[in-house]
Amino acid sequence: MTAFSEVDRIQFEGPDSTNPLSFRHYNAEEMIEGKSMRDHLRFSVVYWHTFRNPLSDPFGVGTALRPWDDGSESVENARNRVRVAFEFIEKLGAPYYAFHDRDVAPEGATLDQSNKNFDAVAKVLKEEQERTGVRLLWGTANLFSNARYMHGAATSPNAEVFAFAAAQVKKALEVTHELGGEGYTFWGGREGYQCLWNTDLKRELDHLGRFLHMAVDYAKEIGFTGQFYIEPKPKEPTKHQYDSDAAACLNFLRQYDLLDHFKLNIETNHATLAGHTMQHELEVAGSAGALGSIDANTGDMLLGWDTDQFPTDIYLTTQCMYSILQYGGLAPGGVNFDAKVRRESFEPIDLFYAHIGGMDAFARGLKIAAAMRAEGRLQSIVDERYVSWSSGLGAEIESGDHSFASLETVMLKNGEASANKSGRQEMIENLINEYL
Ligand code: XUL
Ligand code: CO
Repeated sequence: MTAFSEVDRIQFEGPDSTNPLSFRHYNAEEMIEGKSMRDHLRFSVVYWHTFRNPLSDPFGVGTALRPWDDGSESVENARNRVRVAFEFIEKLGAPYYAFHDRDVAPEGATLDQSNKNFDAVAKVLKEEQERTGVRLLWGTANLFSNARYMHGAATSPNAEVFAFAAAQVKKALEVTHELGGEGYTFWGGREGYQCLWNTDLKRELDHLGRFLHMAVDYAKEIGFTGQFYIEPKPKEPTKHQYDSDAAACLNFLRQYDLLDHFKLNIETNHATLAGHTMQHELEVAGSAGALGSIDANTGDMLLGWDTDQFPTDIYLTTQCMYSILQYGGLAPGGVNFDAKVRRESFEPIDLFYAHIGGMDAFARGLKIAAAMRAEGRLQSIVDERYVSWSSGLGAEIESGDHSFASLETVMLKNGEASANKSGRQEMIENLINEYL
């Protein structure tokens, strides 16, 4: 079956191309800082939005036209859908994809039936991975859609719901491992609260810590060595989610002794819901040595929820790629398009336009960030700003050679701190614009 017969493999045609089904900037083979664009960006297509989202909203039904999909929850439909998904990913030239268990295979009436459905579809996923060379960036379990998870999964007040979630993650880990997945993500879909009056917050956090330790233990048991990620998001669907932002996740991981086993998967729209920029979240994760992967998308400046739009803003992608390069790259993570086409962009071809735009925006961000680093003007401004720490008193403090008492002695002698220098924010912003 071919679902996209009118589309050939998307080619790099350069910045002058007027072909909307071509890349103008993403040239997989092009070398940047000694590494190909393919290896820097490690683009990934998400199964849930691209192949399962009907494009409904709270006021209306789905609008998506997906002629290959018979709309049923049958295993046969799920298996056909896999072949279409891989046709799309292969033609797009993305090296990776990511899924939830319930995106790829229908949930059955019992856990056992769900596991069997998952296995039946995983067989086709494996065949298609082998046929196309497309790989699994990460797998995850959907612990939020089914009504049993109404109060959370690992943080549910119902111990049997915790147990069900554990069984579901066990299976998702096995399948991810079987498919050679390079990572496994936890996004706490409903791990949070709606109301504090009925919530034992400490107990719920303890349970979440225990749950993640069980995942680490089980991965060890089956020989899964992929990277574990936590994906911060502050709210939606719950009023407050425990993994609210990068700093909260790092604190949680540290408190429950999980920091050696997890990195963060940072998502732009989640950052902005938390009242941060993507750049802030990347810097918080990166500075803690925990920048793992990104869910690339963007929100709408005027809307207060998770709109999951494709990223097209070069300023944003430049900020992302500058931080990512500064922290040594994403591998084994990647740039995972957790983004959906608008409800009004309901035709299959829109899936191509959306991903091409996102890939080109990130390729430009990469080229710009690399140029900024090669020139080093920004870096030298930052270095200069901290120059007082590079020798003398600053270097002594950094090496631990001082105390409050010794610093008091220095300042009693000097009488006043040396003069401050300008932060030069406007000059720096002008400098960044030179590269865009
Ligand atoms: C939800 C979200 C999820 C995770 C995977 O906002 O981002 O799709 O990426 O569960
Ligand atoms: Co996400």
